[in-house]
Parts: sequence; structure tokens; C-alpha cells
Amino acid sequence: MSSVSTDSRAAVAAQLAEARAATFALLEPLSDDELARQWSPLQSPLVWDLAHIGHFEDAWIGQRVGGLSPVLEEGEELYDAFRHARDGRGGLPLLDPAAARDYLCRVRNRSLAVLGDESLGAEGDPLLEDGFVFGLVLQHERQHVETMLQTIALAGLLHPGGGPRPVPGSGDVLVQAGPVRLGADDAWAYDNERPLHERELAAFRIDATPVTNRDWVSFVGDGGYRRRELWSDEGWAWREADGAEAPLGWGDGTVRRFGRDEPLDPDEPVQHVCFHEAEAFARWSGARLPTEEEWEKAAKAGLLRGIGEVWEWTASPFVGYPGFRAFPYPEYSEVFFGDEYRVLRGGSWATHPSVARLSFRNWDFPIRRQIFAGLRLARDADPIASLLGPGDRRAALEADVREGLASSPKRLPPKWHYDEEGSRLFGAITQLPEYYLTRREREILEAHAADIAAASGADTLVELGAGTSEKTRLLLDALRAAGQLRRIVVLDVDEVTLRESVARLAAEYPAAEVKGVVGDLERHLAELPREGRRLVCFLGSSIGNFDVEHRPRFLRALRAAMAPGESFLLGVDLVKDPGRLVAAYDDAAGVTARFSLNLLSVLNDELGADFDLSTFEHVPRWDAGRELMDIRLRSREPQHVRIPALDLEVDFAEGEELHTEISAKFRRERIEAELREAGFEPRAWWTDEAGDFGLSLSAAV
Ligand code: AVJ
Repeated sequence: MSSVSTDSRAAVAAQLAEARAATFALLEPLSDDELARQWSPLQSPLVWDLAHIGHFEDAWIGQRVGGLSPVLEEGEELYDAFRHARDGRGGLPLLDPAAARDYLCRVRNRSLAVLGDESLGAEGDPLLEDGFVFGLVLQHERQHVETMLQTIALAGLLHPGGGPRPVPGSGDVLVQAGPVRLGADDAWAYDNERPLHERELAAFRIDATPVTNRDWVSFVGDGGYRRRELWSDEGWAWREADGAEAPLGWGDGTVRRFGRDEPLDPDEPVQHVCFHEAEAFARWSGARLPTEEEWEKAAKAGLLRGIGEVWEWTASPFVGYPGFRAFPYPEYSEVFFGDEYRVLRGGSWATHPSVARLSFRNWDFPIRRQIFAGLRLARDADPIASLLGPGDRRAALEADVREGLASSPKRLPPKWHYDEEGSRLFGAITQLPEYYLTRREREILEAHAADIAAASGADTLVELGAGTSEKTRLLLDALRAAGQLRRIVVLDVDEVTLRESVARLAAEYPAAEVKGVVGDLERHLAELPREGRRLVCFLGSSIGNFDVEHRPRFLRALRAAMAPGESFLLGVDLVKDPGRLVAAYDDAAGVTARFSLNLLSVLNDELGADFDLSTFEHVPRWDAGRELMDIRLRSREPQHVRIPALDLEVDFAEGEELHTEISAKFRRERIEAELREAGFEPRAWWTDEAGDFGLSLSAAV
């Protein structure tokens, strides 16, 4: 042990003695019978843990380092953790409590001799570097003290025990995007904490304090344990099998603690919840569990209060860090790597400080509740992801205007109608007596939203275009009523509209995760979030705005962005009496005309153009050959328009028409053929009573 000084030898000896005193003190109040019983299939008999502590110490110090033979012949067979599952340990011929204590003392005497042997470790055994093996044995014993406390609590044995201290307070903190140094290189850190490495994390929010009993009471009161939509499939299966209605040990306003029912302290962190419960609670709160990386970053930055009261479930499966090397043996961590376990962080009131370091990674099955575990909530810093850079919109507008006004006939794409005023005017259009589309589509959704929810089997609704959220609500309600709704994704070009829409949806559907994507329907479909089983909705006959070449391109791009089996709900306005069609785009109140002319205001506002709106008129025509409404702005007089931002001047002849929008009208056969062509399989078709509007549900195949 060349690398360990005499001083540190004395310090290690003192720590070993202290740990042992804690172990014996823990078990002291219990009778031999209580120590020997197998109280639960989840936990070993206490007397097994006790002797196992000795066995582990003997195996690593006496045998491995000291080169001695085992103190107990059958030690390996009885007390190696991998020989027998916990539920089978009660049936083994275990040492009785007195013999176990004696075993521990004999092992300890040999360990102290090894510790004092100056000749050991000269050849640079990594186990001995900085006394690692003693750190291993010490932490192991401290961890078993906590395991034994779990057993004592689960058994309901009378015991001084303890519990988490209250951590009142609320609120969350913003952790900015950027790097975090994860893990540790302390001499006694475990292999799973190594190597110390850096990771980039996106910005996130995390609660300053753990979830309390008060919070959990609201969750229970709000039917948290009965609402299927809050639970993952695996979580719900656990809940159904277990029948859980509250955390382990909860009574009516009480909590059972070491054999006594105590009043529930609302400010205490909740404990004895499993990962599945933690996850359902987070979803109910409109939040999520932090990843272990997020937890560690916030903890190391000193932003978290109440660390060390309860273990905190994280969203992370237990896997090795990049560059992981098993040390001193794969059985410590590596054999547990995989997605069967979830990582817990922080340590509980029962965890010794030598174990509760900020890099320490505990792990357990997601169904475990006997551990002293609770949770803390995290959220995405911003539910809005922007795929359009700050300059992108402007660049696209400039390109479209330059190209459109240079072509003959002059044209502008309809998407530029929708600035704030344009969106407001379109909202007004949907209320007009002549504009039947919105009402008819709503009529269909009112009748069939439940069918759509069932047929799609979706847990995620993706809405293309935030403007239609109002009708989407019918679908969201149906998904929620069916217990399916987990996620809502809204895509829109306009960030302001999108933020409002996302905020409203998040408030109305607190159990769902709501995300917004600022993006362009023609460019960004492939970048839509892919989680869940999605129902993509494109309502309002917005598809009518695409011209004949763009429509198939859009449908194919959408199909490519979807997984087989996901659903696509498309609303289309149907071919009908031209008189009614023209009226819908040429209303008596002149709202549609103002909507059309607003396109010129957009150019005036954003590009400094000098269009005089009074010199243009709104001209909607029914094109019977192409079956579409063809909407134009006609210049009443010859004129010259300047667009300074583009350094562009444009002439309009008297009567010259600027093409601003088409609104295609559909027939069932044609749109279904187009869907098939793009790789969708039409599954259902509904119309309103009058047959004005159609809704097509298809599956990506
Ligand atoms: C939003 C494209 C569905 O075509 O009916 C309404 C736009 N333009 N009145 C439509 C619109 C003029 C609307 N869409």
C-alpha cells in the first residue's frame, strides 16, 4: 500500500469502525427472530445482509488483497449476491445473528492486519491505489445499512428509523444550454461514475425542491392513479397488477413509518413511489422527469435544494458512460447496464454522506417502491423549436416577391397572407355566413372525433398549421376521453401564433406534452418530432392552397415523414354549386376582400413597398376546368410600385391581375387517388349532412 500514507491508514481504520458501529446499532433493537425472517420476497432476511457485509469485506480485503483463505468456508455459496435471488435467501442455512456478528468481527480483524501491512501494494495494484478497496468495502457496508432500513420499514418493525426532512418551497430554475462535466475521478468513485467527461445539454428547467406529499395528495385527489392517459403502457400494467392508489404506506392522511401510523407532513418530500408513479405524476404536472445528466448539472451548479432527503428517479436508463471500464469487476455495475433499470440520484435520508456524492448513480427496477425514493420535476426550457432562423422568413419572403412579381402573370404565394392581421381576418372569415367550410368541418368532427381517435389508435396529435386549433380541440377531447392523449405537436410558420396556441393547449391539456415547431409545411415535415403513434391533421381544406404540382410533392413528403401505421386526417372542401363557392370567397361584408388586400399590406409593412390598397380590387373566380377558386387582385389603374427593400420597381397595367391564391375543391375519388399515389391507404371518409365538406382518414402504409 505504498500509495496510502500512515495517516490515511488511521483515517480508513476509523471510518471502518464507524461504519461497523452504525451497522450493529441499526440491528440492535431487533430480536433474533426479526433478524432471521424473510419479510418480503423483495428483500433479504436482515441476517443475510449482515453476514453478506462480512463476506464482501473478506472476499476483497482478506482474500483478494491479503491472499488469505476465506474466514467462512461456505461464505461464497451463502453470501455471494449472485448465487441466490433475494426471495430465496430465507431458505438458506444462514448463520444466526450471533454467529454472523462474530463472523464480521473475525473478518474485520484480518482486514485491519492487511491495512497495516506496509509491504502490500508495492507492485502498484490498482485495487490499492489511494486505498480504493477500502473505499469499496466501506461504501458497500453503508449502502447495506440503507438496504436493511428498507427491509425494516417494509416489514413494519418498530424502529427509531427516520424519514426525510421537510423541504418547503416551490418554483423552478432555468439551466442554460451548455456543457456539463459528468461523473467523477475521485479516488473512491465507482466505475459507473467514470470517466469524468463533458456533455452538451439543451436548456431545461428543473424544480428547486423535490415533489412533496402535498403535491402528491393533489395528484391522488385528481384521479392520478385511475387516469390511464397519465401512465406508460408498462406503468399502467404495473398499476393494474399492484392496485396502487397512493404511495406505499399511505393511509387516510397518514403514513406508516417503522410500525407506526404518523400524520402525513405536507412539506415532506414524497417517498416510496416507484418510477412508473413518478413518471405519471410528472405527466400529470405537465412536466417530465429530469435526465440524470440534467440532474447532475443542476446539482453541481448548486441549484437544487433538498438533495439527500429522498433518492430521485430520473428518466435515464442505467448505462455506461462513454469510455466506461469495469473496475474492479463487471458485477459491480456492468452486468446491470441496459434499459431494465432507471437511475436514481442524490441519496436519501438513510444514505451515508460518503455515498451521497453528486456523481453517485443508484439504479433500480422501475417498479420498486420500498426504496426511499421520490422525484423532482423538470421541463423543456422552451416548448417551441424553431426550424426557421431569424432571417429565414424574411429571406423567403424576399425571394418569393422578387420571383413572383417578375413572372408573367404576376403572382404571390398565399402563405404570405398570414401576418397577425391576416390571421385575424382569416379568423373572421371562418365566422362569415357565406364561408361554410369551417362549420361543416366542425360538424363532421363533432360526429366522428371518437371514431377517428379509435381508428387511429394515436397517442400524439400533430397539427399542421396552428390556426385551426379550435377544431382540433374536438379531436383532442376525443383522444383524451379515450385515455389515449399523450402529446400534442403544432407546426406553424408564425412564431407568435404558435406560442399562443401552444400556451393555450398546454393549459387546457395539462396531462399532455405540448410542443410547437416553427417551420414551413413545404420544407420541414421531416423534422417533426417522431415520438408516439401520431395522428397528423391537416384541416380546413388548407391543402387547397397548393397548386397541382405542389400537392403531390407535399403528400409524398408527409408520407416520408411518417411511420407505417400512423394516421393522416385531411379536410377537403368539395366541388359544389359555383354560386355558393364564389359567395364563400366574395362575402357581402367584404372581409375576404380585406383579407386578400392584406397581402399588399404585408409587403408594405415588411418590405417598405408603397402599394395603395384602394387601387386594387379582390377578384374571386370559379375555374370550372381546374375545379378551383382562383383569387386575384386587379389593378384598377396603370401604376408604378416601389419596393425599396428589394431595390425593385414594378409596373401594373390597368386591369392587370396579380394571382394571390387558389383554393382547390375536391372530389372523393380524386383526393383518395392522390393519397394512394403518395403512399397512404384511405381508411375512412366522412362528409357533413349537406355533403359540402369531406374528411379523409388514411394510414401511412
Ligand atoms: C385557409 C386555404 C383553407 O382556401 O378557403 C379563405 C383561405 N382564402 N378565404 C380557403 C381563404 C380566402 C382558405 N384556406
